[in-house]
Amino acid sequence: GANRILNPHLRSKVMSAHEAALLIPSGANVGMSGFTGAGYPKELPTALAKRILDANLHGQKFKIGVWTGASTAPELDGALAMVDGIEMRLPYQSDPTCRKRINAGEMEYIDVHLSHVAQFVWGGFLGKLDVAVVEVAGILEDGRLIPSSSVGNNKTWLDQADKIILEVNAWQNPHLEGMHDIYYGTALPPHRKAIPIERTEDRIGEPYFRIDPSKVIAVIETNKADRNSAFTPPDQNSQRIAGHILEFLQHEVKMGRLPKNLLPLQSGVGNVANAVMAGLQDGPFDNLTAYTEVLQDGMLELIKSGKLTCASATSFSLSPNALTELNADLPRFKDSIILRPQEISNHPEVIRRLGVIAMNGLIEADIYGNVNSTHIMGTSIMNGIGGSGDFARNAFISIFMTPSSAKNGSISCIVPMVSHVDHTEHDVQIIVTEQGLADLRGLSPKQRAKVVIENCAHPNFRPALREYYDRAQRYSPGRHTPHLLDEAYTFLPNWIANNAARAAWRQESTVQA
Ligand code: 0RQ
Repeated sequence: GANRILNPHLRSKVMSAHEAALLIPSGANVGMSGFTGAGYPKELPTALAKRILDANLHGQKFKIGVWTGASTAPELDGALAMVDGIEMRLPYQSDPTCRKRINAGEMEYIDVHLSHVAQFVWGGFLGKLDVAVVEVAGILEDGRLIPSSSVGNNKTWLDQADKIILEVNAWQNPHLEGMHDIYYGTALPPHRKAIPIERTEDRIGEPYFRIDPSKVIAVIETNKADRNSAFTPPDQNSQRIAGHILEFLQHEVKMGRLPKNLLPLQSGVGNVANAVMAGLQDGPFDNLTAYTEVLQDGMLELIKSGKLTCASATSFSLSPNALTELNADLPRFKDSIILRPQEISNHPEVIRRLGVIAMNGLIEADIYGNVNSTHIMGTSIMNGIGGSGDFARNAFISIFMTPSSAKNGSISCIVPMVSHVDHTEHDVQIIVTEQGLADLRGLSPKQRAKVVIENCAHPNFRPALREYYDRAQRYSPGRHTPHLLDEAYTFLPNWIANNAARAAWRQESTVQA
């Protein structure tokens, strides 16, 4: 990768990851690149984890703050969490070791809307950013940087940090150059100007990051692949959910509420989201566009078949196969893919103006349409809100999707009252499960409860939810959003337990008889 570092001054800063790790002190806040397994530093975090382990073995505490774009990889979050080296993590993670430490109370975590991170840092709300550690695809002669397979918060890290460590990854495709649109027109209020994106394909910035070369304290060379997870082929539930969404979109076109080529699509991560994209492949819509965070396999397929003409995102999130295909043919996609900073890919102003159709996953939804995307049983974090809040509130249509039950059918994802709220009833327009779709637009709380229970809940839990809602209507002190607050969280588990006990008793009595 010798010819990837064309600037002589930065060339002189090349050193090993081990040497670079010595330049980060305990207590530092470190802004790392990385978004859904793409474009994260591959060398420095593991070298730093070794240094931390070493310090711990000598009885010294060594912890840093880790700020990123979104989730990263085992070599970053996993390695640092393993040695208990993270004091504070933000804004999104999906690493099992990280999650375990956070839920054990050993690591602090702040769950921030992805579009808010940059402005929180500019505003100084998160404290000082000491070091930026950013993967790039190359360095130009004049010191500007060719971004990597994700943009995330890198522009902000490079601007705001006192010191910069660069990882130049020769594995990244050189044809990435020109794909990015880095916008330098953002400011804090009262100096803000309109962000001039009026259509998905509008480019408003430049293809490179600017930096102050005197801040660069180390450059590390590497040649390592991004972490990519394979998608499981869409299962029956995902296909049904996708089917309901496609039928709904067709209906909206027929009613004249959506144009024939729909509006820019946003889709969250995961297998259900991917199944919806696969469904669009066989669907009747052409000339689609996407204004989204992550570009998954399904979207790439749509671009290849010509169904989707332009996708704007902040990161790739591809399976190994899709990535190989993309890399083999990258120049072909240059006109149809734009990677932007996450404060732009997720900007409420742009999402509202374009009229994005947002589709995101959920953990549980309640009968009135409140959605929990982040917490198991109200207290343990799963991943984080990610961009789902940026999109849901500002979308033209906000859709949330989930299988109706989790853990082999033992838990209902439709509940009387969510145990944690990420998206309020005001931000949720459509809820979809494999059972069906609830269109909550224009419905009062009591009207919503009926369609959520009848259209979305699993038949095994529908009777219990009906019973709760019925009793709530009779005994709730207020009748606008009827609830039995002392039962809201225990009703379903009790009902399931009693039901199981009833079934066991029935079976026992049959055996005895
Ligand atoms: O765990 O695999 O251990 O069984 O939660 O659930 O059904 O596989 O769905 O992968 O789409 O994830 C909300 C977490 C859904 C995701 C969430 C368990 C379930 C399983 C995952 P197991 P599924 P998904 C743009 C948008 C927030 C960020 C976001 C998410 C695991 O969509 O992180 O939207 N969203 N970003 O078994 C107990 C329940 C459960 C439950 C599911 N009710 N009780 N466990 N699970 N429901 C992208 C970015 O922002 C980067």
